[in-house]
Amino acid sequence: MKLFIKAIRNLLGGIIALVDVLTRFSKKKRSEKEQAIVNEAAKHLALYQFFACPFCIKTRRAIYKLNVPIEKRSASEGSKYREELLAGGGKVKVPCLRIEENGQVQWMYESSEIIRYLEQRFG
Ligand SMILES: N[C@@H](CCC(=O)N[C@@H](CS)C(=O)NCC(=O)O)C(=O)O
Repeated sequence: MKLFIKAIRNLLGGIIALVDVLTRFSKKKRSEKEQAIVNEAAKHLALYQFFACPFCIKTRRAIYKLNVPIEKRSASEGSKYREELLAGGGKVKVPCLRIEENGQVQWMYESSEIIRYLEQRFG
């Protein structure tokens, strides 16, 4: 039964992910110089996520729209990023944004908080 629910959840997540890709907004446009600054800043960010999680899809959609090339790290079972997330952030919950700033690392959970942070910084 548990496996069946998991399969249905993954199927629905896959459909949502497909619809997401097909209906994406256009990306934010910047001058070459401005985009280079954003690209550099994005090197210090990483999104821990599951491909078919609706909260992750919502967050990836916002990232796409803001045109920030943030590395996506799959925290699926058995992955090294799952271990990293647990060790660094304290729990396996996605999405989680890893923010490295001035030698300090912050683990930001909650899709709404992540999107608000990214919009304030790159919007
Ligand atoms: N309120 C959270 C919900 C995140 C959430 O429930 N994520 C699920 C995946 S869709 C998760 O990480 N579940 C694992 C767990 O809770 O242990 C958000 O908006 O980010």
